[in-house]
Amino acid sequence: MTRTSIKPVLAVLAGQPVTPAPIWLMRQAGRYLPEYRQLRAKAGDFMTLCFTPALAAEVTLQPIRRFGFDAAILFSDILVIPHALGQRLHFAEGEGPRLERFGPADFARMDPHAAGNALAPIAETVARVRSDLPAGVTLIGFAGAPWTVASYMVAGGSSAETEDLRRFAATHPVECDHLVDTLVEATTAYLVAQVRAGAEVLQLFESWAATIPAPLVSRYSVDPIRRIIEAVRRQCPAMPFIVFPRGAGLHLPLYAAATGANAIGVDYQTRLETIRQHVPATMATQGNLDPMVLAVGGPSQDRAIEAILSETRGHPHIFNLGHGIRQETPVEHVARMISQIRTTR
Ligand code: 1CP
Repeated sequence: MTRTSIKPVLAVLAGQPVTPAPIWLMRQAGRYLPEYRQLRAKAGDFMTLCFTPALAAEVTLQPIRRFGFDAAILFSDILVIPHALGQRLHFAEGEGPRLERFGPADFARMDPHAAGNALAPIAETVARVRSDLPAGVTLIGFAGAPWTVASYMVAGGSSAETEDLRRFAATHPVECDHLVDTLVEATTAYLVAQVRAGAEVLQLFESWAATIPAPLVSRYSVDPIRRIIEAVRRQCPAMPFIVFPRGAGLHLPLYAAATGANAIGVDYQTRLETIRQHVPATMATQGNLDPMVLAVGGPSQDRAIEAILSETRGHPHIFNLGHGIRQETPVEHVARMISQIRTTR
């Protein structure tokens, strides 16, 4: 179909192919943008940025003003949930997240209902952004999926192979189930608050899907994601969800079939054609462009974009990267990508 009154992102999530494909980028608000770096320096630290609605709303809107994307994604982080549950978080300059050291007993004491008030400023950011958004632009709320968030909580920071969480799951299975249940409950409440404040679509990031031991994929990822989606929809009927299980490989069709997602996010290691064969015709796909290609630019960027446009022609697809935009990406490459997508028929 061509563009009509329904917002293009929402049309795709309802299963309709839209030309030109709607586009937004993971991490579209961030350090590749000079205006972001300026505001970030003014705020002082990342957490202040996340918890000050006027600043977070401004950062969310920066890429919309500059590029005219079809969706804005709330500016926040997946790690505000552990912070709100009492495990304090800070971002050391240039080093990534650092969480307070917690053990099994600390996780057992966490109260999923305790998160609500602490996250109120983020709902306010959502409301501010929604009221300032141009017509046709969709507001995406988000959260991390339980396995991914738990990997940071158990390790106290980033870990490439989620070793600490895999050890915790093997040595303390009961406590691990409990931690995942706590995150399902807290995440559900957090997402419902985002919807009530104005989020129109929700994305769940399972950024470390590649590290989940195969026998645990259902128990610690597919099932918790399905429970979150079902619980949100009990309070917010028919809420559209994008599920992005980065690196899930051969498990991707399981996420597509068993979570209740409207769209499946596709990383850059997976062929869109292959995924298409394993998902229902009305299920949308999103992503797949290698962020390195956008950072490098030039003819290889043009060709990679053309390949995705031709692979997805006639199918519901949201144009995006296969992971977050790289910090060194020149803004001109982003502008060029958008004009190519919007002029290709
Ligand atoms: O110094 C800075 O400015 C911090 C960089 C930064 C930014 C811009 C971090 C720290 N978080 C964010 C914002 C952010 N994080 C958004 C905002 C909206 C947008 O996309 O524009 C979103 C959706 C996230 C989600 C997020 N945070 C994920 C899932 C997506 C992914 O990248 O896989 C993860 C894993 C995080 C944790 C996190 N937060 C920040 C960093 C550097 C990291 C990753 C650390 C690691 O690699 O383990």
